[in-house]
Amino acid sequence: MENYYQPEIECASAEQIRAWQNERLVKQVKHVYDNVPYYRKKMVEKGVEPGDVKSIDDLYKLPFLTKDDLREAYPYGLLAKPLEDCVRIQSTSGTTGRRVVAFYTQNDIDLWDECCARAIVAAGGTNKDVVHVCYGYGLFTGGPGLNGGSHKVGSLTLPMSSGNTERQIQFMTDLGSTILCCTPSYAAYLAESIIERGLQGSIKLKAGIFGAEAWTEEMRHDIEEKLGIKAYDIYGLTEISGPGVSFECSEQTGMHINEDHFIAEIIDPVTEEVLPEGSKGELVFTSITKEAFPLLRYRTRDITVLSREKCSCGRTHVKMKKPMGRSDDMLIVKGVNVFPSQIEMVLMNKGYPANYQIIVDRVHNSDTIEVQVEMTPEMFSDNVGEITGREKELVGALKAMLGIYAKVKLVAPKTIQRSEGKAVRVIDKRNLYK
Ligand code: DLL
Repeated sequence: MENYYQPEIECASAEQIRAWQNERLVKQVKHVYDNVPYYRKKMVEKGVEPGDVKSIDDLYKLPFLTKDDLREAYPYGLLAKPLEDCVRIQSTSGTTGRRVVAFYTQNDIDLWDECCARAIVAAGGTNKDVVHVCYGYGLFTGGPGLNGGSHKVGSLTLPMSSGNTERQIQFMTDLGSTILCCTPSYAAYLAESIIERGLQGSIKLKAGIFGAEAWTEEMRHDIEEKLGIKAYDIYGLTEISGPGVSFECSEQTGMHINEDHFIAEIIDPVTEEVLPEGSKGELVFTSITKEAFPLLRYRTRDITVLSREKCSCGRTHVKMKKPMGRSDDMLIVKGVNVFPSQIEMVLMNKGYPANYQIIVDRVHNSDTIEVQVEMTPEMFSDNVGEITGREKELVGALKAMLGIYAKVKLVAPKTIQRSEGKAVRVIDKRNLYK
């Protein structure tokens, strides 16, 4: 198979994209109304009938769906196809409450693979590449998604799954992996491990496709420099299919949303009002081609900005900025909104590695926040006086970014647990007292 790239779709005119969206949305609303009693009830309660949605201008009339709806309707309540037409389920990690289970027909899998193939091609992938997938395989969508995309491109696919760093590095060097797919935090760990073993010269990586968690530009530069690659962002969520809902191109200034499959809106998370292009708010998706699990106006909780500025790569699909985190990742400490990504930005700018943990607690009815940061081995060999000086400097930089005092504790290299999947950055002990 030759380069899997679809300029007739990815570089289509705005009118063409709109025409596809209008036609598919109308069909999808009818499909959902006819086959998903749970959503039909929501439409009836809002006084909306399928005939009221004639184009994407009418999208605002439809009710939203949230993760709570998915939990309430678990497991089959939002299924729009008979089970005999479904060939797969995937599921979220479900740290709180019930898991979310998404269903796929064979068509749904094909479309998902296609979206991931576009992402691999946008990162420079061809059938000559060796694609090393160390996202987890199984219920998590990361492994299966990139695996399917890589097959479509015709690349040699290494289905490594997560973990066993020693084996990852061995296959990477022996088989000459050229494209690495994993979470950015695991990429940072792999980079650290490769450097420690002095194997930088033995790897052939040229690009990385990293997503599934929020990461900063600072972290991107750090990984790019350490691995000698270009690091591309990829976004997605189980509810809407998995990775590949959007992906970065060579411009690396945001991720193109596959608009022939998904309609994106930005809303004010509090008032639920739809915001104009360029506004920061919560991302909402409507799947217009999925058959088995077609969610309409699903609130992702991810905070981002959409932009239709012309892209130098030629793709015309709308771009979303790197999500700065989820609205439910946002910590409120002493009444101030704090995003872990703001803290990461400060740490990386000051030359610390991407290994940190944020501990929030409540002492005598007052919130406290402590940032534990690993030092590099060079910093660690400084004398104690210098370490205290470093801590003070970080306290000042964090205060300037967050507007509140955060205690800083510098810890020895390798003390903070490494993640093989999504990193756990925040420990909020206040939740224990609820
Ligand atoms: O994380 C799908 C995925 C796998 C995306 C591999 C990219 C690569 P979930 O486990 O359902 O699915 O988690 C979805 O992860 O709502 C975001 O909050 C976050 N997320 C995903 N990609 C990014 C990204 C997968 N590139 C949730 N930047 C989403 C920031 C991301 N956050």
